[in-house]
Amino acid sequence: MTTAHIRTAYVGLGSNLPSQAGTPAETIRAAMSALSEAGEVIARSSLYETAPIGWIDQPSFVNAVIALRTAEVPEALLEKLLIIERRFGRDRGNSVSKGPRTLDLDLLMVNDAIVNTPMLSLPHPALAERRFVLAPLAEIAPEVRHPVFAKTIRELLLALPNTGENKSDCVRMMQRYP
Ligand code: PH2
Ligand code: MG
Ligand code: MG
Repeated sequence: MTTAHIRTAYVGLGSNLPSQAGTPAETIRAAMSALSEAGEVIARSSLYETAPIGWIDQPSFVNAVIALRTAEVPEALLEKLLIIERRFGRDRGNSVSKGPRTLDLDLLMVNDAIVNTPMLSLPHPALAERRFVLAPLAEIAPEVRHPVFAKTIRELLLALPNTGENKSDCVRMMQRYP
């Protein structure tokens, strides 16, 4: 008998519109529970209120990150994330790129996998540039090494310039976990 290959995946969560689960913060908490369908949720970051990046004329976001132990391959995991997004009212057919959304689930890293296909990029290409991802990720995985840049998450966070959209006051811890 073969043993399933267990992976550690990091998933970024974001919301800036209410869903049937409630406010963006309530949506993020409910989505954290729903993610147990995709594996064992082994760590949850605090919730952060963050200034919108990209398209700035939209409500502020709530962002968080979880760690998941899973036997799923990354492509199957991504499929599950998309199904959970849809259940929380995400409509990809009818929305602006980088615009407001009820729930965004981004696959950030899966072990040290490097994947570049039309469907999936791992690690997430913007991971190392975004304080709203690195701050929560550094809470639960400070010593994990980015497989492309070979720096730890803590090092990447410390290397971010404290300017513009990455100014530290654009990312404010709102609910400490648990
Ligand atoms: N997601 C985006 C675009 N801009 N800004 C913040 N603060 N948080 C997000 O999750 C976010 C964003 C597209 O996925
Ligand atoms: Mg996404
Ligand atoms: Mg995103």
